[in-house]
Amino acid sequence: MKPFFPTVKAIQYEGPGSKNPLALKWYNAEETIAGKKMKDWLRFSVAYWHTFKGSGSDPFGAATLLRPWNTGKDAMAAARNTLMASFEFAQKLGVDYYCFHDRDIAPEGATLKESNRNVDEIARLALRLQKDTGVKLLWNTANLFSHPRYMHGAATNPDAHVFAFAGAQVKKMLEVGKLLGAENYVFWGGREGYDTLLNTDMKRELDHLAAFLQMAVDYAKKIGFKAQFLIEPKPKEPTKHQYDFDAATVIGFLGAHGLDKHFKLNIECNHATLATHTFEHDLTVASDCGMLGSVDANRGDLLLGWDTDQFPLDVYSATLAMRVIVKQGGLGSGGLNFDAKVRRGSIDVEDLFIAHLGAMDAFAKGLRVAAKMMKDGALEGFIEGRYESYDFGLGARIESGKATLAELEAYVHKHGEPKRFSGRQELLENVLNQYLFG
Ligand code: XLS
Ligand code: NI
Ligand code: NI
Repeated sequence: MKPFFPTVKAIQYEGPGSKNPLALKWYNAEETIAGKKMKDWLRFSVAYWHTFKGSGSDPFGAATLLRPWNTGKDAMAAARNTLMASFEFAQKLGVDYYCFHDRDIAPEGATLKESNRNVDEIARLALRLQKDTGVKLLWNTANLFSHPRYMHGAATNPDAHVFAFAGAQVKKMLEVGKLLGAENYVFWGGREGYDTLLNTDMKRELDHLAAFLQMAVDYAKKIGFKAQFLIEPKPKEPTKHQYDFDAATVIGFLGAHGLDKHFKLNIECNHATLATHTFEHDLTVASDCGMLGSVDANRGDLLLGWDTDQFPLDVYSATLAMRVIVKQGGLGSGGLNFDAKVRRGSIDVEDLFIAHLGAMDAFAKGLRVAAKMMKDGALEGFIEGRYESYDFGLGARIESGKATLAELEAYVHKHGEPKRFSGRQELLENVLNQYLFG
């Protein structure tokens, strides 16, 4: 078998002083940080759709990323080649996981039967390659948004026939996930949302979505597929309003429909920022509820209002994200999936490696800094001190639910005006910079 990346050898860790663009500077897989190997904290994953299927086309121009594995008229031959390229890539990069949609790995056929046959054939090859290489499936999912049948949504489509098609696709992907030992299964509500309320019964659509998710939970149980189910929030794009708006909205929805014990969240940076949150905000909301399951690690652009899915090379943001992840002790069965694409001008296959390496290094550096800050109590000490009035007396009574409004009133009569304390934001920002650059 001829390699697809003949110019790239297995990537090595060379440390921060290295000038080699195809080497790791901060990510040293086997090194232990805060009691765990870096590879076990970070659990990096390559996103099949961007890295192997991304064409670089945009609304103004045609494909620029012409890949050797994606050529030829025989769609199944291209699918097999793409799969083999993906395993060679992950192995050379030194990443243990990958993620895919059904329609990324195998072409859609004329009927559901034909599509399923295509998926099954490629899944069998994937199983063999997983065994040969040790690369594992972080999560799989169904593409319920690209085909025109899903133009009005999938589980929230006004037509039950389309709902059924979506269910059939998910059924097959749960079976494939079980076959390949997927550690998680993701639901991203691709077109679950609306463009105008003039034609939409929002309540009914949300009830349908809940029924759909329940069916998936039931089927996974029936076939013994034990993956962690994840919902990936996104506020807009492709619809004007996506139902899985942000972490808080999804957690509320799951609770209201009795689904919360079956799901966690897959938080994507660029989706959080589209919802006018920071990445670390949505991670914190999910983590505080015990529902942070996995991460789509990417980045948006401050000046662009859509999901640009850039590689997460911003160390500042990666550090704040790792702070949340380290605090909760890791991502469990989840990982950091690079749901990111090279820019359409970055046309060489080496660019794919360089982009991933940079992102791995950004999160590795983030992990190192976050773990060190945590160990020193650099921020945590300050935060704890800030709330210390709740550790005793009146504050402790408030936290335990024993205090009453009358008691609060009596307290103020006795103690008068509260003393004011500085929030010290600039000081803490300086501390963070010192850890990052010191
Ligand atoms: C799109 C989403 C998608 C999901 C998987 O914005 O990020 O790529 O991660 O369906
Ligand atoms: Ni994503
Ligand atoms: Ni996205």
